[in-house]
Amino acid sequence: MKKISVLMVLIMVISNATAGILIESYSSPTDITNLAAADALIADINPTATSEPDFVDHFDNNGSIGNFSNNLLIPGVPGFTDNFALTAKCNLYIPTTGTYTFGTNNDDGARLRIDNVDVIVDDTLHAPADFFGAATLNKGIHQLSLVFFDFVGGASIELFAMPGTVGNTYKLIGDTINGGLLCDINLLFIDGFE
Ligand SMILES: [Ca+2]
Ligand SMILES: [Ca+2]
Ligand SMILES: [Ca+2]
Repeated sequence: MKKISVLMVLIMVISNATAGILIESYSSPTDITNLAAADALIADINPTATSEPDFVDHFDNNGSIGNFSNNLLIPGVPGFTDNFALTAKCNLYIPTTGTYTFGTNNDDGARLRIDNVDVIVDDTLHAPADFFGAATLNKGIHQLSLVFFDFVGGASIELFAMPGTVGNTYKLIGDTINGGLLCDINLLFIDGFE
């Protein structure tokens, strides 16, 4: 009976027409060359643009397409393509307690936190590259927060994960149709929910 009730809650959330990952982008009049500058910008201004896609697989229509080919346009682009920050937030459902490996492909830097703990920190300027981090998570819902920034040149960001510690079967987080983990800003924390 417990499993049925959990499934019903998940179906209710998934069927929400606005379900997705909350993405907010922030255009800066000054250089954004590291995570501290991105954090300061995010704290200082309202988002320039927002969207709620199913997954994070974005670029500026100029940079690399990375590992996945959905290549959604970063919200706000082409209004700005340099010196901006972007956040992605959703509530991540972990179906089985264990270690999960998380990955980003980004140009320039990015930081992934789960339950406010750093999992990936890349505070550098570079062409698109993969970065990985592992976390051991209990079955249930966890708060996922991604910060990404672009200084100059191309801009792209992807967010993916797989169960375990190594392998090449990464799926985009939120891309549940293709086997990715469920992550949705509308997935609610419920006391006792697991
Ligand atoms: Ca891509
Ligand atoms: Ca750029
Ligand atoms: Ca760049």
